[in-house]
Amino acid sequence: MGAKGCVNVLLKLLVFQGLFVSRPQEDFDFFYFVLQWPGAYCDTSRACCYPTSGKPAADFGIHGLWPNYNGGSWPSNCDPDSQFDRSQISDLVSSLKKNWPTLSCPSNEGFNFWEHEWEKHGTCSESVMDQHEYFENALKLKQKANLLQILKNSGINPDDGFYNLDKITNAIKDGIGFTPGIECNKDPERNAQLHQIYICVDTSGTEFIECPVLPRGSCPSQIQFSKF
Ligand code: U2P
Repeated sequence: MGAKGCVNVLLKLLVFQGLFVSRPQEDFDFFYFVLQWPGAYCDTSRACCYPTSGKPAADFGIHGLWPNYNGGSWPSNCDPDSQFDRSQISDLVSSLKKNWPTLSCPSNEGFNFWEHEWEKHGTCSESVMDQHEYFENALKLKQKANLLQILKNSGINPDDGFYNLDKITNAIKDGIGFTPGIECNKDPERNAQLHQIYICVDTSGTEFIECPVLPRGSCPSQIQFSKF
């Protein structure tokens, strides 16, 4: 082979490698997009702390966007070299404070929560989105789901009332087109209350899908929708 042939082969090899190295296949099957009801997070014996910007709106807040496997397990902390970098999401911070508020103690701005979610979960979806896209996609998904409005439209309000679990599930199914997972926790009187809603999302992080596997149910048939 002459010099020209060698260069040709080398070029082909580089292109071939580029195709596979720069676009690795996603190494998870779907996402859980998890929203939490602040009234339930705060109404436990552990209680909560409002963020430094004050009491969040009475709305579902984002907990996280979690890569998952069809078998029900999930990867975590996939890339210690990809640390949370607040400068990459500076344009999203005001929206994150509103839509992804922290409720853990002691009070803080929220960066600890977002850092935890990026490092534990976001780093496992780096094959499809970078840090900015991870947070941006989650914010867009929350807008698209509009869960509180869907529930209110079905007469399900955060008024400390008890509601039928299937009624809640079906209202969300009718609203977004896919069956959600519902997770409960217990208030100090041991009442089961609506705590988190899981919606499944495709590997691009943008489209709702039917869940390959639902989180294990933790709610009885009647659950409280607590005030906040
Ligand atoms: O359920 C307790 C904590 O486990 C993590 N979790 C749970 C289900 C799942 O599919 N994926 C997952 O990561 C969550 O941890 P966190 O992000 O809050 O640290 C969940 O709170």
